[in-house]
Amino acid sequence: MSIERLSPTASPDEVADVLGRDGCVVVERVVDAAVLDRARAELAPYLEATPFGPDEFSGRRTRRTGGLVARSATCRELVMHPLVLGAVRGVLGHATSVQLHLTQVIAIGPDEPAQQIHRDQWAFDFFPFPSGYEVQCNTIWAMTDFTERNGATRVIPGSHRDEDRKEFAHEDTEPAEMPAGSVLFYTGSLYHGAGANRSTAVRAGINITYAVSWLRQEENQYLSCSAEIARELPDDLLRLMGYQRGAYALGYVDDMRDPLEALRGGTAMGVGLGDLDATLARLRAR
Ligand SMILES: O=C(O)CCC(=O)C(=O)O
Ligand SMILES: [Fe+2]
Repeated sequence: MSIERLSPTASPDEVADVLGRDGCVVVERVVDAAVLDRARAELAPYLEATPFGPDEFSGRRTRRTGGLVARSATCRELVMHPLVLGAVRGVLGHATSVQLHLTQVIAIGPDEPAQQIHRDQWAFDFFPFPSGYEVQCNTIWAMTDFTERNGATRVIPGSHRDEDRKEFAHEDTEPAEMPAGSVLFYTGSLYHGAGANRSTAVRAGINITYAVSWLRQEENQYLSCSAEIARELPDDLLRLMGYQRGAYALGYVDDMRDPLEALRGGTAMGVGLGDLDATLARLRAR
């Protein structure tokens, strides 16, 4: 099975449909490469200051720079991109709400070997989610062109339906080659890994991932972005970062205050997103 490629005019539903079928899809040239250059310029001091990874999985010749919401206005636009949010909501629509899970530039240096093939949802302590029950939906925005030679992400289309903790060989994988400005979408259940960088240049991508809002976020959004910066951000972005109750009660503040209200210094209780009675009725009707 080869990687399906869509044009930037694809609808969020089309992207979500392919994700349901294959677990991954490339949408080419979603934004102009200049947008990614702008993000790179905003992040330059942080990218330069980031050390190499401490282990093989993170990559000893790879720099991972996070906190992108706080550090880059352009990355906020990527986080909130309508095609991405629509597709994510399509894949994770069984949950009451979704949240931002992590933001990270992954810059893979020359001579980095291939990363171990894995499922990103193993981060949830290897909980064996039922096949077909997606809890995570991910993007990698190509900052540079992604090529077989420079370490394009290796994916196994269709593997989102495979058994858990499976082992794959390099020959089972395909490189998600794409020009800068394109996006690789993949579910948390898809087996994949960063490719080996056999070129002389850095391969850079922006990994922005989303999850159902009843799971713990991989990147702590409340501490990665200070309250001072958060107070300047728009409500819809803040809600996605977690300033909103997940389901009925997850994440309320003290006397059941709404988290966004608490950030802004207000006292309103707000209401949980999932009306408990309505949710139970919906589930019983299934
Ligand atoms: O950078 C990539 O191509 C993928 C990295 C990855 O899958 C990960 O670190 O979990
Ligand atoms: Fe991964």
